Amino acid sequence: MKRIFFPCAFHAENRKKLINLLPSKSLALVFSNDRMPRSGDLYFPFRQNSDLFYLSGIVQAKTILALCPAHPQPEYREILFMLQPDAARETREGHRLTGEEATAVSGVKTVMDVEHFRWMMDDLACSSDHIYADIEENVKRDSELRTFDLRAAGWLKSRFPLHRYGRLATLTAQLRFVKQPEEIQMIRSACEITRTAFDRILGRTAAGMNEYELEAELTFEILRNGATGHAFPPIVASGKNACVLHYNDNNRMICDGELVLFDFGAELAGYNSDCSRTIPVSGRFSARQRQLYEAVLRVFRNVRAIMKPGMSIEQINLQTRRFWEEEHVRLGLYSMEDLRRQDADKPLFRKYFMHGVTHTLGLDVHDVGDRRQPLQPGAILTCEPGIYIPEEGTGIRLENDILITPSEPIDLMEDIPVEPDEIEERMMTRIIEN
Ligand SMILES: [Mn+2]
Repeated sequence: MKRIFFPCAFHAENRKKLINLLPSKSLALVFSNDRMPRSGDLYFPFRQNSDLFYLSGIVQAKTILALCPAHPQPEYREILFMLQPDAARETREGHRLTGEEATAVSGVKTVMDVEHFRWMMDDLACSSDHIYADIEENVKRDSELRTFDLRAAGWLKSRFPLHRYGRLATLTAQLRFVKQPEEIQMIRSACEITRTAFDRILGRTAAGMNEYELEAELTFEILRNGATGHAFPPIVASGKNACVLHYNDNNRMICDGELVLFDFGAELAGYNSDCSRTIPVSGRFSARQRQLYEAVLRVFRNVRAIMKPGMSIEQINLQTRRFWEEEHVRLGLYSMEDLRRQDADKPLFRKYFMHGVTHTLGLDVHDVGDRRQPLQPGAILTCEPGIYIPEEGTGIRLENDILITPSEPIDLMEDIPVEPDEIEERMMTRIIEN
C-alpha cells in the first residue's frame, strides 16, 4: 500500500490529548484490525483500525498500543506490541516494521513482541485501576465477526475481572470529531484527487458506454494521483439505477438522454473524500432533468448555509425536510393540501428523499460523531441532498465535503463543477474535441 506519513508529532499529540481525558491510573488499549481472509490463501487489502492509526500511524496487523501514563517505569508508559521481523515471512508478505521504524512512525519509544502482550499485561494491570479498551462503536455496524478488539476485551475481562472498565471509543470519537490542520489538509488533498477524477469523467462520458468503463476512468485517475484507492466502492448509476442508493454493480449500458449519478471519492493516508455528481450523458440536460437538478442544487446550497457550530446533524436533517417539502410542492410531486394531511409517521418527502443529508467524514467515510452532538469548528461533514423518482427513472444526488468554521462553512469541493451550465459547457467541449 502506498504510504503517506504524518509527522510522528501528530500521533504523539493525539496520544497526549487522549491521556488528558482519562481518569488517573488508567490503562488504555487500542487493537489493530485483523487481516481479513478473502478465499483460499488470499486476504483482502489490509485497512488499519482508524483509532490505532490516529494514535500511532502504524499500518500493520497484530499491533496493540498500550498507554499507561501513571506507570512507575517511564519506558512502560507507552508501548507498541507488534509482530517481530521474520525474513522468511517478509519474503512472501512484504516488509514488517522494525522497532526503530515503528518508533520513527509513531514516536512510541518502547516496541515489544506482540507475543509478550499477555504477560506484560500482568505488570500494566497491576499499575492501573481502570482499563479503557477500544472497541469499534458504530450504530450501523452489523457484523458477527469476533474481531481482535472483541477477542482481546473478552480475554481482559476474564483475566482481570476486578478492574473498572471503560469505553475508549467514546473518547477517541470526541477527539476525531474535530479535525486538526494536518487532517484538514489531507482531506483537501483527497478532494483534489477526486476533482481530477470528475474532470476525467466529464471529458469521457458518452451514450453506448457501460457503467464499468466510467468506473475504470475514476479508478485510473484516483490511483495515478497517488491516492490509497477509492474511499468506498464507487457508484456509477445510469438511468433508474440512480434510485438504488448504494447501487454499485456498475454494469449497465448507458443510453442516450439518461442521467448518470456518480458517488465516489479518493482515500489518502487513511483520510477520505466523498463526492456525488449527476450528469447528462448527452451533454445537455432535458428541461425536466434541469428542473429537478436545479431543485437539488437549491437544497444543497440551503443546507450548506446552515452547517454551522451549534447545529446538530439531527437539526440539519429537520431543516432539510422543510427545504424539500417546498421544492417537492413546486415540482408538483404533492400539494400543500397533501402536506397538511400527511401521516406523521410516513412523511411525504421521504418518498423522494430517503437518506440523511449529511454525515461526518474523516478516517472513516461515515466518521465518528453523534447525530445529536452540536457541530464545532473543525468538524468535516458531507452535504448530500438528492431526489429519486423511480416512476421517471431518475435519481439525482449532489454531494460536497464541508468544513465547519466559527462563521461561514468552507466547501472543500468548491472547485468541482456543479452548476448545470458549467457541466454542459465542459461536456460540449468534449464532444467537439472528439
Ligand atoms: Mn456521503
